Amino acid sequence: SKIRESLLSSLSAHQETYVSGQQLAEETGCSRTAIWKHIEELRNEGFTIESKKKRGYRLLKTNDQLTENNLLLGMETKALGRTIVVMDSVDSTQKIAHTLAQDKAPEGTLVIAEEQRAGRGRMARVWHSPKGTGIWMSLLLRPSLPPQKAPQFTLITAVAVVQAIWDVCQLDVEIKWPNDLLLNNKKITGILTELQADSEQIHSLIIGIGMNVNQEKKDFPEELLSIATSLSIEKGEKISRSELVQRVMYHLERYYQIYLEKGFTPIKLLWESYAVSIGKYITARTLNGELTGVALGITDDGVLLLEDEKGTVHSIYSADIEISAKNRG
Ligand code: BTX
Repeated sequence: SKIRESLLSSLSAHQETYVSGQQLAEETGCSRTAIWKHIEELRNEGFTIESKKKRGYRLLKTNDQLTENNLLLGMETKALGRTIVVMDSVDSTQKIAHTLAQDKAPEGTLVIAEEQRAGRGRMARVWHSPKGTGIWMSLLLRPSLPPQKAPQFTLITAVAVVQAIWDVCQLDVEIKWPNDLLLNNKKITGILTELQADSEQIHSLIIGIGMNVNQEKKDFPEELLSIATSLSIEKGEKISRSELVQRVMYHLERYYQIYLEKGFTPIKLLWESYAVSIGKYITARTLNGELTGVALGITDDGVLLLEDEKGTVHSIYSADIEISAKNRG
């Protein structure tokens, strides 16, 4: 409700110091009894609000439950992440976003869940999404563009996520084409861009983002331990998921705007500056077989260019790449 939103923003404006019930009542325009009731409700939702006689209430920063209030408070965007659907346990947030897209949900709608029972990666792979630890979310966009442009959104998203992680954790993430983000050579985030379109036009674009945030080593299954990590493992402390979501939305909205106004080139430059594979010797596994050579860069459409030993340049639309130990020169 409106009152709760303004109560939360009053409390957080005085964060970690006490505010009197009287002052809160004035700032939100309701009675002290009403304030008291709303505070009780917020506590039930998981906010930690201390109260002291004669001094009032104070909100502690400890809460990191993914609730609509938590996510909206501090969201600096106009459209992205302004409509939020928070769920506890789902098969896949992608599935839900696809349904909402058909039900005419507005651009910027964000579906986020504490847990996915069947989170998915590319080509029917599984994305491990244990409860309460990571960010499992799907964002709905509706750009008026032809479907061939969709892969660029994976790259735009990657740039936004790299910058969000820097803002919140000061950790340097690298991008591995097309959709992996790596920290110390281990996967920290995966991006899955899906679309509903006809041959000419995208109807909706659903960008799935899976970020490993507060998992500990024991939360990863055996087979992922050597290839995956979480922000808190690398940083050595718990990280606020809601702040991360807010920063991802902030940067994504910014770059989406830049992309619509100026095209892909400015984003491509940023992307290449964060990419690990460019200029390296790589092996690309595609559906049609394996190619080995030097990754030259990406095209304006986000296609990877690979030069093989004979000097032939191949355009790679979809593959898994491995950066080989063997490097040129
Ligand atoms: P991908 O196909 O590039 O990567 C999937 C592979 O990554 C798996 O086969 C496994 O080896 C590895 N993997 C699985 N889970 C994890 C994890 N938690 N951390 C690191 N590595 C892992 C990448 O696909 C795209 C993933 C998108 C996930 C988001 S979450 C929100 C949205 N909903 C949904 O179902 N998918 C997206």
